[in-house]
Amino acid sequence: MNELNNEKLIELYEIMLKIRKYEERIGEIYYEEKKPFDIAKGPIPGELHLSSGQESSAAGLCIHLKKEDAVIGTHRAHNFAIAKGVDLKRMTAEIFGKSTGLSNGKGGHMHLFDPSVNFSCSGIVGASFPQALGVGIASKFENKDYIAIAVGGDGAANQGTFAESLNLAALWSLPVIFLIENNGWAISVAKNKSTAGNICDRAKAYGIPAECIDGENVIDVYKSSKTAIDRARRGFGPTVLEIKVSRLRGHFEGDPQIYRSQEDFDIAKSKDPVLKFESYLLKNNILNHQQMQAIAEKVDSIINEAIEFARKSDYPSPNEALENVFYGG
Ligand SMILES: Cc1ncc(C[n+]2csc(CCOP(=O)(O)OP(=O)(O)O)c2C)c(N)n1
Repeated sequence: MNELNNEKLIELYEIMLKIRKYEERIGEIYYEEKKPFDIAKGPIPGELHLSSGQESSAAGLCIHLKKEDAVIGTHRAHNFAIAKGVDLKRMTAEIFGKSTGLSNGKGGHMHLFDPSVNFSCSGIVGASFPQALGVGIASKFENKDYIAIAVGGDGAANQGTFAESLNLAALWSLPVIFLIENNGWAISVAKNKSTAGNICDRAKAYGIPAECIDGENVIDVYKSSKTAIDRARRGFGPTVLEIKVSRLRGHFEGDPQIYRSQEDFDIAKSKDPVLKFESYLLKNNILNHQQMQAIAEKVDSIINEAIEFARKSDYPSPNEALENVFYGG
């Protein structure tokens, strides 16, 4: 069904380009009215964590998913939200804090919830792992074949929730994929200063199959994800996928990144998965420059529409401040 033919490769490219272009635009808008830098000002107040450089992990995995499958993302989750098919207008309105947003403007960019496509994310590092177990348990109880994807960074893999969740997922053979986006950093702390051993090796201790994949090549992510998803769907339990990606921007926007060497930036740029995939598609005559331009224009128009929708929407009224904040019973 999901044969990697030219059509599928182009679909993958379109998703990756959409993520990249969307984040470039959101990244620009973020700085509007923020000079000198004031995090509270502008159309997008608060922190903003962009996923540029991490498009392959989201596109390569989510292209295999069904609407019923759950993706539980991180604080850096625009890539997975877009790849899972979250409504871009309502997502953008949420990022802008507008009342038309996914959570009526109360969640912001780190808390995007779209039950219509089973997507959620959170600013609590390591929270995705146990939440995915819940989905996995529900799937088993209901005797269904939907699965859950828990996304975490390499920093999140050092949280206790990761170890606890691996244990239960293995014990109960849950249909969960633990997808670790290893970008080598947790804020300003390099992975080699915080993380013992290999993340993949931790899975082995629980008898969970694991694969470490180079995220600069989306086709590798596509293939490994397919194997893990088929396993989970057919009742053979969890898999850990560690995807080595590059964080092309700061931890958050406005991060001066004084802790990062030029060499580290240069290596990250040389592994840009979007540029790598463009070269592949051109070299193999799957797309030419003109066709790529047409895809870029299509994507731009979707993004423009979403941004215009968000800009034109109203802020929630102060009267609604306490609405939908607590569970009403
Ligand atoms: C439970 C918890 N502890 C600490 C933080 C503060 N914090 C926010 S992002 C972050 C680093 C996360 O690193 P990683 O998981 O590698 O993800 P990345 O930012 O690299 O995508 C930390 C420590 C938090 N949000 N939640």
